[in-house]
Parts: sequence; C-alpha cells; structure tokens
Amino acid sequence: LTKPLLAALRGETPARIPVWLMRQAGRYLPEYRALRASSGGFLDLCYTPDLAAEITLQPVRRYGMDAAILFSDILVVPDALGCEVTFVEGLGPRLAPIGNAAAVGRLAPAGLHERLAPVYETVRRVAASLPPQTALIGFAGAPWTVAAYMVEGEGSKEFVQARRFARAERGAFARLIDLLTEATADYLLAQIHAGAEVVQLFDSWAGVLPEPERERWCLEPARRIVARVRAARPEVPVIVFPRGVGAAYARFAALLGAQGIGLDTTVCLEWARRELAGVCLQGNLDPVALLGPRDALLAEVRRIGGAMAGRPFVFNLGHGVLPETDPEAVAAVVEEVRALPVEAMRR
Ligand code: 1CP
Repeated sequence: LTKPLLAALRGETPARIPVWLMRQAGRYLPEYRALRASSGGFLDLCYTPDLAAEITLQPVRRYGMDAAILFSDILVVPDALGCEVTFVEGLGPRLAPIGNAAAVGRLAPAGLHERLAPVYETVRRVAASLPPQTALIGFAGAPWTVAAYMVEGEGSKEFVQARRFARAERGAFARLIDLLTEATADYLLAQIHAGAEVVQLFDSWAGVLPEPERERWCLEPARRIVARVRAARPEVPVIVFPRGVGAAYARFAALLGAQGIGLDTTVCLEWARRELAGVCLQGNLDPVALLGPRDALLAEVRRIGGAMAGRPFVFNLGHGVLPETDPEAVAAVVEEVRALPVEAMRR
C-alpha cells in the first residue's frame, strides 16, 4: 500500500489526509529537551546520527505522523562549505559573515559530502526504523534563505545586509547563489540516496524580496534544484515552501516543476484552490492557533480540511511549531485531521 504522503504528492487519492508539521521535532517536546540537555551544542546533535535519528522519530512515535522529517538544520550546508556556524544559547545561529567577493571565493564545495556524512547516516538509520505508513522527508534551505544567513551572519527580520549585498555585489552574490544551488541539489540527492523518499526546500525568507529579485534569487535556483532532483530521481517528489511570496505563489506553482507547494499562514485557501492547480498543496494552519483555545483550534483544522476537500493536500502548519506549544495541542490537531471525512481527498 502506498504511504499516504507519497500518494497525495503524486496526485492520487490516499487512504487518509496525510499530516506532518514543520518543526515537529524540537523544543516543545519534553523528550527533545531532555536529549538536548544531555548533549553538547545543537550542531553536535545534528552531526550525531544516533541522537539525530532518535529526535527525528520522537514525534512519529508520539503522534503517528505520516512523515518523519530529518532532524538537522538548513545551516549545516554553509557549515559544510567552510563558513563556520555556531548556535548561541537563547540567541540563535551565528555565522562568519560573507562580506565580499573574496569570502565567496573561499567557500569550499569539495568538502560538502565528507562534512555532511553524519547527516546521511542519520537518514539511513531513520529509513531503517520507520513504521510502514510513514514517509521520510529530507530537506535543505533554499539558496536565497541560506545565503541571507551567510551574508547577515545571523537571523534577521528584514535581511537588509543580504539584500544590499545582492544589489551592490551582483556578480559575487550570483556566484554565491549558483554555488549554493549546486551544493543544495547535491545534498538533497545524497539524502535521497541514503533513503529520503521526499525532499522539501525551505525558502523561509523569500517574502523579503521584491519581484525581480525574487525571480532571480528564489524562483530560478529552486527551479534548477527541482530539475536536477527530478532528472536524477524522477520517483522522488519535491515540496517547495516559498514563505511569504503572496500572489507570486501562482508563479512558483506553475514554473517550479515541484510536486508539492507549502503555503504560509497568510495564503487564502479559496484563492490557492483556484490559482494553484495541478500541484499538491501543503499547509497552512497558523502555529499560534495551537497556543489558543482548543475548540477554536479544531474549528481551524476543519476549515482548512474543508477548503482543500477533493484535491491533493497535505495537512501542515504555515510555519514551524512554536517552542511554547503544548504537546497535547499537537495531538489534538493530528486527531482532528484523522477525523476529517475521507471524501475530502476524492476528486
Ligand atoms: O536550541 C535548539 O534546540 C535548536 C532549535 C532548532 C531546531 C529544533 C534549530 C535552530 N533548528 C532546529 C531544527 C530544524 N530546523 C528542522 C528539523 C526538522 C523539523 O522538525 O522540522 C528544520 C526543518 C529546520 C529548518 C530551519 N532552520 C529553517 C527553515 C524553516 C523555518 O523555520 O523557517 C530556518 C530558517 C532555520 C534556521 C534556524 N535554526 C535554528 C533557529 C533558531 C533558526 C532560526 C534563526 C533565526 O532566523 O533567528
């Protein structure tokens, strides 16, 4: 029997509406916090296959999710390219910022697979111990989002330094994006080789760019990555999550060649249903709804399920689970998705 997530991404009618949540492993889970406390830094967790595999499986065990998403981070790619990354407790990631063309020239793609070998080992271990109905999702950050952290040197709301660099040093920034595009495709293919059955590209900061910049730095690289993955492994669906792109979601859905499109919380589902045909949609429950009253939360789940009835759909959030989320709220969401009528998936 086909796994529900794979069926939905192929445009087939699954036995049930598949559900998984972005950031389903992480700080809101007591079993994650316990493991995290007894280990070194966050990146050490990502590079320690038995711990990373255990964390990947925690939400699958607890909730019976339809997918496990590899426990890692988008910033392991810059780390593997020689741009050192650290996670500062309570502050988030810090990177040695890329400030000029020379710094782009110093990046070393040759060492990528060697440094990321523990991540591939994690994928192998998870693949070997998944329940039969659960699919394994590999992932990477999209080139723009990863480059934005590399230039900024840390998280940001607006990524002004990265946007300035892209305009002021266009050739150098294009080289950085091109390098990340090829490295990201290589990285996703290596995850697939290790056992990932689906891959997702996170372009979390696509929404800070105006249209011409978004076409060049988000749409084009994502299209190239999807094409490379599809050419090498046509049986593996690709989901792209271009967060915050508004009406441009229609261009991404039409032009990427991806099987799944992740919708952020702001997307109107009636609009998406009309304008984003021919692709499986994923999303878009507001993570903040999980912090609110239970009856309103479950009504939101039913509203989303109803709006997506009869078309290929994967239930998810519109962004990641927040650390302050009650694990019981996640259980309630999964239970409510399971109770949605199966006709919801019939075309
Ligand atoms: O302190 C801790 O325990 C670390 C918290 C944490 C976790 C659990 C970070 C640091 N990353 C992760 C895991 C992670 N990150 C996953 C695992 C799989 C899952 O369960 O979904 C994934 C897919 C990511 C992806 C990721 N990392 C994104 C894209 C998705 C998104 O949320 O927009 C981004 C932007 C990051 C960067 C990052 N890593 C961690 C933090 C706190 C951040 C955000 C930094 C910032 O912008 O300030």
